[in-house]
Amino acid sequence: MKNEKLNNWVREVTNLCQPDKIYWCDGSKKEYGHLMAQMVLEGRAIPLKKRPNSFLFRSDPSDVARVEARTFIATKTKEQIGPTNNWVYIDELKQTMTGLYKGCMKGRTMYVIPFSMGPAGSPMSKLAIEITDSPYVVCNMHIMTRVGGKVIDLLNNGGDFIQSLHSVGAPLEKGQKDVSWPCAPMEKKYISHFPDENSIWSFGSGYGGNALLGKKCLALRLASVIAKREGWMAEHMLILRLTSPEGRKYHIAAAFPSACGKTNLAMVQPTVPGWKSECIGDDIAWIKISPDGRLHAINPESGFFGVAPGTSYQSNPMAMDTLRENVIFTNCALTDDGDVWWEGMDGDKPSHTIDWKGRDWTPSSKETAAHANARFTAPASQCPIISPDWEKPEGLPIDIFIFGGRRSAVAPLVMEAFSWDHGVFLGATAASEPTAAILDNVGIRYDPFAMFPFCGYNMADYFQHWFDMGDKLKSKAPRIFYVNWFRKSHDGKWLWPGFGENSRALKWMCERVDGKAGAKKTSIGYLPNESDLDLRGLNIPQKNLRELLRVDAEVWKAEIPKMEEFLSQFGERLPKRLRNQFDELKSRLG
Ligand code: SAT
Ligand code: MN
Repeated sequence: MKNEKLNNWVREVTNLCQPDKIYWCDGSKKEYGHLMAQMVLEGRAIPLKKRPNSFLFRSDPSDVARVEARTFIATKTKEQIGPTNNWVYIDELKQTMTGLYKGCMKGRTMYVIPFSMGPAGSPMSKLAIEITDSPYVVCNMHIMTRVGGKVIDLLNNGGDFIQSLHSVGAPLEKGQKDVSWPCAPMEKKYISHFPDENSIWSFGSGYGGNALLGKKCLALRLASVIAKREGWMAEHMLILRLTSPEGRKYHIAAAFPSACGKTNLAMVQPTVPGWKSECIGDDIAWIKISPDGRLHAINPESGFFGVAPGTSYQSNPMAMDTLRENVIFTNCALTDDGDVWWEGMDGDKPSHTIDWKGRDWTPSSKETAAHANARFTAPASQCPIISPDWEKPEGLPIDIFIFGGRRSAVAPLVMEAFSWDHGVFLGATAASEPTAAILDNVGIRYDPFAMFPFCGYNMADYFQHWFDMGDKLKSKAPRIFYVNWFRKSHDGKWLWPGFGENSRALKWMCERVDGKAGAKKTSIGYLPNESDLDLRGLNIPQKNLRELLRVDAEVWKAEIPKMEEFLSQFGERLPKRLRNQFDELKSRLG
């Protein structure tokens, strides 16, 4: 390569990690095929008879999800990253990790992956390099990001790049046989970020966001810091386009915590008559103010890394059709006829599979056949409803922001914020119940803007950034809504059917934007009256609907001390405007 900074860095990493070989990735189909063939030969990948060019991997049982306790952000002062991140002083973390990286690629090939987050060359995109010793990571990066091609030209022309270094942390001694999923024990895992120098150091895990460094590490944690500095936004949001029967297009960006249905909503099949949906992205949005004064968003990724269990033709037919070929499956079950299976797939349970740990499984087995955080990695371009405009370099104009989480009680089906500031408050106090996407799961937690695990700087400053963006956007700011698809009755049954029916809430939002739909003002926000929702063709018991749209002041009052505790951790740094919103809520509740 003709990029001195890159060559120097690769030399430095080579000296430190001491790989047997170095391989520069070009992102070609041939390269992908070659790496996969090699992993099949080594027994790491299982080709699936039923799905062309698709493979199943089984991870080590200890390496199945993101680990937040092992995720670090290193800065000069702890105040920079605030109370919601794990802080280590830069020099200390570098010293520890340099020790771990020493010789860590012995017996392995080191891959240098040049990639772009966002369409290569778009003014909204970022170039990066991931160095890794995992061929599984290389193949996943091929799908999730744009590897090689134009990126190499840009780098050869001196393009700057973000450095991300990854090792599974399992060197091989001479003659030592490899395991099928090498990784390091928990206490040696580090997923580290150095925002002051735009770099990522990851060690010890081969799974998902711990290892595919373009995703959470770059496109959210580092990008959030860059975005704050440069006046744009890096958000944990899906992007979709809804088109009304009259042909009016609305672009929606929605933030939900991991494993709360972002992929399902991103590919929603509206049940509301006449409305159509297109998918732009399912996980991350980079959003900037365009010359027209509006927010425009791109999806920096080029694939979906979705949760498999629960995905079915009933819950997400478009995802199922995306998964027909060219897919990497991780920790799904293997059927006897050479296909993947997971809990919640359509049809009867198979009478026998090999489970994600490689053991025989039958419906009477005590454990699930697929891991709860089993994943598919699939090219976004294969989604039947991917928008023809999904790679537009200038992005798409956002009309609506949605926040939400998984709450079996308290939060109503849908509401609209009174104002931008109130919307920021709704985002900041979004809470959710546990999912399998993180290993170290806690009970209900506040997950502001679904960014709790992904904000690379002080969350209080991030709240302020949202206020600042609102000040710049003024009347051109998107409208803000809050949803909860996950309400349950006292006997534990879902109150709302979800999935395609969620389009009814989306339609109400679009009509609110156009000033066409009614709402009632409540103490927590504008809620639709039952008659404001288009419920044609939906069979839902009246009492469910009443419950979904009911505001119980007592229940909300009980939330106040928890909110207070959450917000108070930010101390003096918490924006005054957020405090004001909190005080106003309290006085409205009486
Ligand atoms: O971080 S991952 O990409 O592994 C999945 C998630 O938490 O959304
Ligand atoms: Mn996510």
